[in-house]
Amino acid sequence: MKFDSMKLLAKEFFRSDAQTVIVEERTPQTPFPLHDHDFHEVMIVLSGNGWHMLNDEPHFITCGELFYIKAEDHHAYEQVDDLYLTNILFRPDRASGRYDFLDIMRRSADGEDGTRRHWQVTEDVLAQVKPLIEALENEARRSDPLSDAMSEALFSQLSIILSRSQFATDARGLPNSARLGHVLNYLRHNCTEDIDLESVAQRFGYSSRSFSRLFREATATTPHNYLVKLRLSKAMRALRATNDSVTDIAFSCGFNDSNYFSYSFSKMTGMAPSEYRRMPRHNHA
Ligand code: RM4
Ligand code: NI
Repeated sequence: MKFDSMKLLAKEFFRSDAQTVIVEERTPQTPFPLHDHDFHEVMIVLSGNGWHMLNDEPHFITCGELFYIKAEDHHAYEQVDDLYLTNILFRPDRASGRYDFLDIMRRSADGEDGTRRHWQVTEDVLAQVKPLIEALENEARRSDPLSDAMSEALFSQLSIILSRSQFATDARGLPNSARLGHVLNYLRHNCTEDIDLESVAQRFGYSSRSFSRLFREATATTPHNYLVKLRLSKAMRALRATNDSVTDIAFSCGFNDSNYFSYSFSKMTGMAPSEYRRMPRHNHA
C-alpha cells in the first residue's frame, strides 16, 4: 500500500547516534498530519481529547490511553481539544543490549502476537510513571554515555510498569485514584450497549455531579459526548469494513435513532455516513 505521507526522522529529534530513547512532550499536541517514522513511539494521553487516526482507523482518544506506535505505522491527530500527551521516542536498532526495554515492550505490546498495542493506563499508574518520565526527559537532554545508559534504564522501568498496567484488575476494590481510567475503559468496551451514565457513575463510586466535573477536567469533554464519539468511531470503522446499511450500523453501534446518528455523524465529519463510506482511504481531511 502506498501512503502519501511524510516520514519523521530520528536525526531531527535525537541528539546523537548513540541515543536510543527521548521524551517529547506535546502540551498541547496540535493537529498533526499523517506521517510515519524511522523510530518507534510510546504515546500516552495525559488529558484532553482528539481524534487519533492510526493506520486509517479513527480512535477518539482521551486521558490515560497508551498507544505503542511502530516506525512503519501511519498516524495523524485531528480535531484536538486540549490534547496533552507524552511521546517517548525510541530506536530498537541502537539499544546497547544491556537493557531489555525493547523486549519488554515487544513481549507485552506487540499486536502481532496477540498482545495489545493500545490500552488504558489508570491515573494511579500515570502518577507513578510521571517522575520516571521527568527523569528520563532530563537525562535525555544530555548526551554522554552515562546519560544514555541511564535513559535506557529508566525506559526499562517505565516499560515494565506500563506493561503491567495492562493486566491491572479491580479485584481489590477500586481505589479512587484509579477509577476514572476504569470508567473510560468500561465505556470504550461497552459503548455499543444501551448505557445509562448515571448508573455507570454510581457503579464506579461517583456522585453524579462530581462525575461530570471530574470527567470534564480530565478529558475536556462530557461523559455523554465521549460516548457519542466512541459510537461514531465504531460506526466509521463499520462503514468502511462492511456493506451493512447505515441504519443497521447506527443501531449496532449503540444509537437508537438513525436520524440522530446521521446528524451527529455529519456534524463531526462534515459528511453524510454514505459519503464517508465512499471516500478514498488515507484522506481524513
Ligand atoms: C509530533 C506527533 C508525532 C510524533 C512527533 C515526534 O508532534 O506527536 O506523532 O511522531 O511529534
Ligand atoms: Ni508519530
